[in-house]
Amino acid sequence: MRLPCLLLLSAAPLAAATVEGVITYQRAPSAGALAWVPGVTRAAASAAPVIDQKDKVFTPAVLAVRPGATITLRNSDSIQHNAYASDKAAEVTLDTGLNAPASETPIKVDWTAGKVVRFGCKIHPSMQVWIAALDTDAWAVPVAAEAEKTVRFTIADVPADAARVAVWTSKYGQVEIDLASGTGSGQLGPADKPAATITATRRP
Ligand SMILES: [Cu+2]
Repeated sequence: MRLPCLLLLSAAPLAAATVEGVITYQRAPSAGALAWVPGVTRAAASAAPVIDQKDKVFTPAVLAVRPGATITLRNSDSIQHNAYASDKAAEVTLDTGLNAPASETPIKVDWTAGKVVRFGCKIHPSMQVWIAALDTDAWAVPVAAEAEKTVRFTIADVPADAARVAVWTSKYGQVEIDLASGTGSGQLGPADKPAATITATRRP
């Protein structure tokens, strides 16, 4: 009987790959940054997303969810906080009002996929967090590397033929890098005076 074997083969998914990238800034690194591979759906449901307000800091500092998802905003401090956004480009205006200590407030992410929206706290102007609506489960927040102006990201478990990776920064804009050949590069900021260069590689 050969048929069962054929069925198994045809149902086998493409081997997963990993996209690794390096962002090298010319000046100060961007406070907010996010990298993603578009259009990846993972079977495992992720945990309910939470942003914590603790010690006058939003944690995590950058979070991505599917459009339509609801994030739980938790206040773990003993003082009031707030979260608001006023982003004309993304058409997002939102204000949670005052968030009492030890409270939880829902934030509905009902804006267009691909938009990253900054939220602040009206009580503490130094507080900020970026929330992205993404049509993918494959994303990562770049983290500081060994060199001062270098950050790295790793997006695991993407399709073996993943052909693009997008990189967004709060300070220098956004770029999409072509990975069709397995490796690619891009830059942020003006073409004649880039604020950052990016290299990315897809590994089996
Ligand atoms: Cu606050």
